[in-house]
Amino acid sequence: MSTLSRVPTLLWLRAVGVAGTLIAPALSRDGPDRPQPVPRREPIPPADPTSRWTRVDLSEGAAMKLVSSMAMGAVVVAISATTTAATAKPVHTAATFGVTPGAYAYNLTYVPSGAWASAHSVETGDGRTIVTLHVFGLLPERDYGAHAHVAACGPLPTDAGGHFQYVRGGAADPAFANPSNEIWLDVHTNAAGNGSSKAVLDWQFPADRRAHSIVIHDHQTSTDEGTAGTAGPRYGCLTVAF
Ligand SMILES: [Cu+2]
Repeated sequence: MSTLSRVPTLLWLRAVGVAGTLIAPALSRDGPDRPQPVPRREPIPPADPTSRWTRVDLSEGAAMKLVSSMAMGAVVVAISATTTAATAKPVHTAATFGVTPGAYAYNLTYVPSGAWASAHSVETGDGRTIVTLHVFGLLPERDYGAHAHVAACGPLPTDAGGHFQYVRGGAADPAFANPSNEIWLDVHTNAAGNGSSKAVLDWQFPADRRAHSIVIHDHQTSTDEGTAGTAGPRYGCLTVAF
């Protein structure tokens, strides 16, 4: 074969190779209307715009709406994924009772001036929620009750509403008012008035319902029938953006 005739042959072979690379994946599909499985965490848009690839990492209603207009393409997917991830971001709050906006002291005897707290909440990759509470400058060697409540703190102790319950039921019924269904964070303080507690839940907040505060109560939380979940008067409140 002469040099001149080899050149077009090589070019042709190269062209076939490129075309094969482009065509092969299309041929391997069962058909244009059949959505292909999309691996998790790989926002690769499928060729078929009707496929439900938004299920990859987007469970929030808002994200679904955004992505429902598939013509907007991969850029919107990236933004939506970021929006969705925000709900699972770890939350950290540190505040001084009666000083920091959103943190209230309702009884200065039991939540003295200068007392402060920090709270941390994280939703884990395996479906749990872990909440920790640290308190500083409360009365020494004392039990306090503490729970996550449904509303943000306000000037009145009752502003935080009731306890957040994963499965909603009776407020003082042990079947619902228990440390598996609510977020209990009772603390025992040391000689310096500091203490900490941790709650590990086998669930995560539903998309439409979250806790918004942690209330500090007078005494350890009851588990008795009829008074389960109660811990006496509310002495302080920390707004937490769970
Ligand atoms: Cu409470």
